Amino acid sequence: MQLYWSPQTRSTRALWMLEETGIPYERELIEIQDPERNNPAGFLEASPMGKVPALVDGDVKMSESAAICL
Ligand SMILES: N[C@@H](CCC(=O)N[C@@H](CS)C(=O)NCC(=O)O)C(=O)O
Repeated sequence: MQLYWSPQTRSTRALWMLEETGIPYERELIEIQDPERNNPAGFLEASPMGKVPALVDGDVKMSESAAICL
């Protein structure tokens, strides 16, 4: 499972939720302030608008912090 996140954004909600569950996951940092950033593979497939947070869990790809936490 991968969480695409950036500090001091709504992605903290998903980060907090995953830490509380104890489920293993990988964090992928998205530099949202960098206009020339290279998005890591899979990010835009999970979040076509390029927003964080986004989560990939196997075949499931989703964005929206509330939906991810649910
Ligand atoms: N409603 C969305 C909002 C997502 C959102 O706007 N994320 C901001 C950070 S808080 C973002 O990714 N901004 C970067 C950009 O728009 O390029 C959610 O709660 O996940």
